Amino acid sequence: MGVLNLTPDSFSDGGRFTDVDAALEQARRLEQEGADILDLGAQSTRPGAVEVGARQELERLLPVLEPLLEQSQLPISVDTNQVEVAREALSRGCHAINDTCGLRDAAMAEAIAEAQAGVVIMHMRGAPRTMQDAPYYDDVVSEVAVYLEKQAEGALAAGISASGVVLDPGIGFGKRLAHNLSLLHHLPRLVALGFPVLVGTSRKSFLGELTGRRVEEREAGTLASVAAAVLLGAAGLRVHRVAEAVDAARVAAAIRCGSASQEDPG
Ligand code: HH2
Repeated sequence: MGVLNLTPDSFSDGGRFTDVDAALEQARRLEQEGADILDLGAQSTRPGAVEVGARQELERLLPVLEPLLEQSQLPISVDTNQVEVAREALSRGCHAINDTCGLRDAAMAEAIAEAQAGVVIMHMRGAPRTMQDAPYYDDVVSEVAVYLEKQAEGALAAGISASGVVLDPGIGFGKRLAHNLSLLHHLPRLVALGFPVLVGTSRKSFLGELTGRRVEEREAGTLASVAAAVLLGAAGLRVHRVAEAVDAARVAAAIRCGSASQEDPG
């Protein structure tokens, strides 16, 4: 999943793709580099981010989403937790909603079901403005697993097709370094819930904590986490730079399978 942030303030690429032509060119680049899905975001969820209203999110999103839906061969997900934004995007034909609030709003599940679209259900503790204020869990892996399972059941009950549900532990969303590492280490627990698991580690601050690198220097750390996530059962990776991540994921997948055919010998 290639990330396309149409925001002025995203933590790693804020302001780079606020111009429509620059955004469309980046989408083409992500596609050429081997992305399978494009994820368009028009509201930053970085820690401390100020929430913008649905109108502003749509003003950023639609001028890029509309031409992309015509030009791109790839499925497009929209990264939003506002149901008004999701409805507008779905009515134009976007294929999935990447809900960083994990379907907390029941209306979101209904809108996605009505459009027969897919959903990424991500775990976030609290809201972006406050989520990194002393995050605490008794058992982060169990709590995230229980939450994702409950929200997935809610998605199915709302009428979203089981084949359209993807789960995501929400790396960095209300989690300290130890929580992020524990969730990645125990990824098989989330995979065992029976839905594809998406992992978003790209350039995140836990990589900076481990390596001492600034955000623009975290590609090597990102690739190591991509390979580890694939080995631990991730079905998808959400990344800003696609070409290198595709190579890392291919190699890790071949090692996981013990064969170059990418078919799991079981
Ligand atoms: N991470 C970010 C945003 N959306 N969605 C999913 N499903 N999983 C993630 O890990 C995830 C996500 C944060 O990254 P980015 O979009 O680059 O930053 P910002 O929120 O500042 O725009």
